[in-house]
Amino acid sequence: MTDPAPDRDADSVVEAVFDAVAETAPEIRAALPGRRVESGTENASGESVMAGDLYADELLGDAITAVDGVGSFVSEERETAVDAGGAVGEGAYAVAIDPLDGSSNLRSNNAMGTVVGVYDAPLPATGRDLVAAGYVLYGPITTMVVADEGGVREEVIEQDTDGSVSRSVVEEDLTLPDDPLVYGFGGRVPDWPDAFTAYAREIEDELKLRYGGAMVGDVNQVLTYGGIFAYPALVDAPEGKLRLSFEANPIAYIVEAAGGAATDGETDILDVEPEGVHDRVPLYVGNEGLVERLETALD
Ligand code: P6P
Repeated sequence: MTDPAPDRDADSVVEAVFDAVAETAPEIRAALPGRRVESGTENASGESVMAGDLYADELLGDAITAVDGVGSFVSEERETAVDAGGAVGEGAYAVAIDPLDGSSNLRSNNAMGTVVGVYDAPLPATGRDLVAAGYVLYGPITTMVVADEGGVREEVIEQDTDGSVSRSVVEEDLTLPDDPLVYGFGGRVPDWPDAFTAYAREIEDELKLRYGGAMVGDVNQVLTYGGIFAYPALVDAPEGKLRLSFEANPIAYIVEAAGGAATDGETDILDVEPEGVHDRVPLYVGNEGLVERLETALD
């Protein structure tokens, strides 16, 4: 009787998941021009869904659930998890994605992307259960940032003339620059609690505004130049806008791995205990000093 095949270790599953994500990126990018319209449906968060969201979700769902070692697939665009076989937390992993973050930018032809979190526990889970996280950024070029226990790297994703997809690491051990340069804050001044407005006024005098309406693009600016991104708690929506499982946790994991910090205003994002998979959370993420000043300002 041979021993059962050992569970795939986290590294090999993570590598296979990001291979699958990279493989779909050129196909998603090529399909976007024809999918700039609203689908006429809403997602679990009550947001209108673009045709591009549904296409990316379908392609990524098929690719990720086919990866050996993925036990479940959870998407911002789907009410419930897709069972991919394998016991999550006992050798299999749960992969949570925002298939096309910032898809409203399709109309204005601005950056958007795909956010990925690989959890070693069934969702809802805290960010401490992440073993890796990353995002694809559909900008002038297609890049993918991947963070795992080895650190943070940036890759360029290209499709060769024979249709094969290549991943080229262009930045190893990516870390936030010490001297922050940019900021981007979601919402509008009337929506912000006074304490955040006071903080924002200080930051506006110190840093340059870089806000493009897609978290992945704005966070990529922070990773590149140093600074802070926030979609804050709002007066009428204290939970903010971004989803913990699909957006805040993966981004917090990446930025903390790059030497930064991420908070919901009081608690490290990775320690926030969700009740549901689609929970929203305020997100403040970037250079540690700027995040600490924010927490003091909101205190
Ligand atoms: P607003 C995109 O819809 C998203 O979820 C994030 O990617 C982005 O940071 C935020 O919402 C933009 O929101 O209110 O500026 O359109």
